[in-house]
Amino acid sequence: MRKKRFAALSLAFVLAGCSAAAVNASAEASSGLGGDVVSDWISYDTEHIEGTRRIAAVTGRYATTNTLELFDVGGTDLGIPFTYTYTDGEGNETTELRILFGDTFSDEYLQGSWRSNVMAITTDFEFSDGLTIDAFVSNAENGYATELIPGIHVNQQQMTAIPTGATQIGDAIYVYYMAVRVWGDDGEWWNNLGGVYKSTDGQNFTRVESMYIYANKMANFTQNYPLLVDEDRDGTDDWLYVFGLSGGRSSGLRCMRVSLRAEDGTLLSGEEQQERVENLDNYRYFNGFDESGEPVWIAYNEYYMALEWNYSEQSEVISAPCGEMSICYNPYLDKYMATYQQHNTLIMRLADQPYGPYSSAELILTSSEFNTFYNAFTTEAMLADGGQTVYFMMSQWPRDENNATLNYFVGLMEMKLK
Ligand SMILES: [Ca+2]
Ligand SMILES: [Ca+2]
Repeated sequence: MRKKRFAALSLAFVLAGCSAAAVNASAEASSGLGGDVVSDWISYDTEHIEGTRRIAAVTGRYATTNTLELFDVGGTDLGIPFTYTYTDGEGNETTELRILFGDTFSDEYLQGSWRSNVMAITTDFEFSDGLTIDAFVSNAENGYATELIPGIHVNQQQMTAIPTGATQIGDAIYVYYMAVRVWGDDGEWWNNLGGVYKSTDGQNFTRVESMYIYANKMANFTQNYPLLVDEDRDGTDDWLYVFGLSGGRSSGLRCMRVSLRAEDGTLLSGEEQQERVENLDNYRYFNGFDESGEPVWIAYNEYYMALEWNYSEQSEVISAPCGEMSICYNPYLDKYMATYQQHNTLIMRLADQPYGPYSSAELILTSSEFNTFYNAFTTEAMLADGGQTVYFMMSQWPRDENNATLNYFVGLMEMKLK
């Protein structure tokens, strides 16, 4: 119901918005800072990457769908995509692309109606012409995007609650988030904890009390990214992996996992899988490779002690520094593909297994090509041409010489592989 209503509204608003916005848009449009300009291809000619370009903005007044007018999402960042499949009362199955955004404001200058997190809904899986947004998760009559996870907005207590990943297990959506205590300089922040909110109707989210991980200096899983892994590629997921970073963009990537199968190898039901993943005692932590090259998985107590005695890089899946991690299987490469920020670059690393070992970095973009970017979030549903074309979400937050915000949006990017 909601989706139909907004699909109809969307066209009218976009048409009405065009002429009004066009007058004061020209300066930003010509600079490309509105994200409404398809960029040139940028190529560093690496082993696997042919080139990368921006297709369009996904959020803001210049986006493919004007999210400022329709959903009160004028400025936002991140854009973490995941698929959500549900069956309605009449037995019809729908698969949506859901997209999580971080700190969100009414306009692109960080003014008005601060929400710590919002979630877009779309069924547009044709990315080459931009990404239309059908709706945002909303409890408001006007359909304006509302916060899923409360952000307390008190500095040094809980500044904000930023989504870091999401996945569907059984009929439930699990949204992972970090409770940020305080922001530091660019690329620095400190987390209180990493937590999870769950929804079984796709609209209402409640806290999963058993899935909280508090910050400690040893095994810091507060910026967590879940990934369902179909190990034998038979079409059913066998594992939930959770990749973890500390707050900020300077830590190494760690990993834990939990099986979605019973002891005898049979696949658990959706409800049984939910019960399994909601108990952190069921997870095992990656602690490097043994002498024969096999991964070592250990329980949390053992892991914690191992780190205490030997705080080494062996337990890191990808060594520091990592920012805003995204990992998915790419069938074209037949590899797991990690795309993330390292200093002022976006890079890609490949591995045969989700736990690695990962190859050396290939450059996707550098900050000399795009103004103040971060993150390269993708998911298997955003691959095209069998995986040779990779679409991903990238944030841009350009500021002027006085550090005043010029724009704050998420762009849809296209990366061609060789
Ligand atoms: Ca499209
Ligand atoms: Ca499988």
